[in-house]
Amino acid sequence: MTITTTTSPAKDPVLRTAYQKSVAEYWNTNQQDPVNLRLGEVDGLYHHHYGIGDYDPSVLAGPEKTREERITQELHRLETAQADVLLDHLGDIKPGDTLMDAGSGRGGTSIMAEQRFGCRIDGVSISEYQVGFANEQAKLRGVDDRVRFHFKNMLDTGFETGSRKAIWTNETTMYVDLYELYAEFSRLLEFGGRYVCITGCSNDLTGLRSKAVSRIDEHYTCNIHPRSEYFKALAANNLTPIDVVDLTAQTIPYWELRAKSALATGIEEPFLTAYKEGSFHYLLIVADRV
Ligand code: GPP
Ligand code: MG
Repeated sequence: MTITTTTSPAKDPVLRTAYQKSVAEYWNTNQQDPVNLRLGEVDGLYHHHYGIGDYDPSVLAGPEKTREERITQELHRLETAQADVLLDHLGDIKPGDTLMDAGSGRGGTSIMAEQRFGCRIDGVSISEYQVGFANEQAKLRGVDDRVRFHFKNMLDTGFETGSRKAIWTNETTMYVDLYELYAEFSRLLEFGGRYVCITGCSNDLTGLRSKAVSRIDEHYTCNIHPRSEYFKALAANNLTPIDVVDLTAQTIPYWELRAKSALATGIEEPFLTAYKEGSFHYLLIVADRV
């Protein structure tokens, strides 16, 4: 079956600014990142987000020889659990619906969405490497008729107005201006369509960026937004929150386990410090297009 998506040319080139070019460059050249590839190899779902839930302490207690393998599998299980929680909040999705994964990385969350809903999903990324990798995964799984990844800017996708039943961002909003982003999502969502976001955000109550949050920004070339910014930008674009869940306590075990893994990248301590001192939250936000 051939399914076509109506796409008008985006208004601007995919990479508009020097900043966007540097972000694309980061994800195009950071290809051999063992923490993401080794976890993805566990079952072929390649994620670019963190995990939630308690880890099984027996992974640390078992035989030394297979310890790393057990930790890798456990970290992957927690990352997949995070994506499941995101998908749980998309609402009643039917096979005939079309969704968008904004900042789709290597495609893990989109592939899981197809498994769950059997619907059409378009992922967009400004990394041509990631788009190629993710399309390859969809092909390997035989779902490339329903799951497609595009080299597109989520601020200006060119997809048809009102064409989306739901859109999500899984840890990608720290790369863009939220007002521009939600203007585009508001255009793409049908009336009553749903937006789900999982993000790390800074805490307005503790003031401006803490040192630990600045270190996370520096590590990933991103700009973590304050919590308040999300709600202002949603409200400014006819996106009305229906659910907000603070996942901070649930993500701390993931970072504690990751800090013990040979795959640790050095960013574990800033995450643990930021979460524990209260300068940073891991938040799920669900909003309806009204
Ligand atoms: C994880 O990607 C997410 C980001 C880089 C965006 C920043 C997220 C925040 C919540 C601040 P990844 O899986 O590629 O990271 P890593 O390689 O460290 O696992
Ligand atoms: Mg990762």
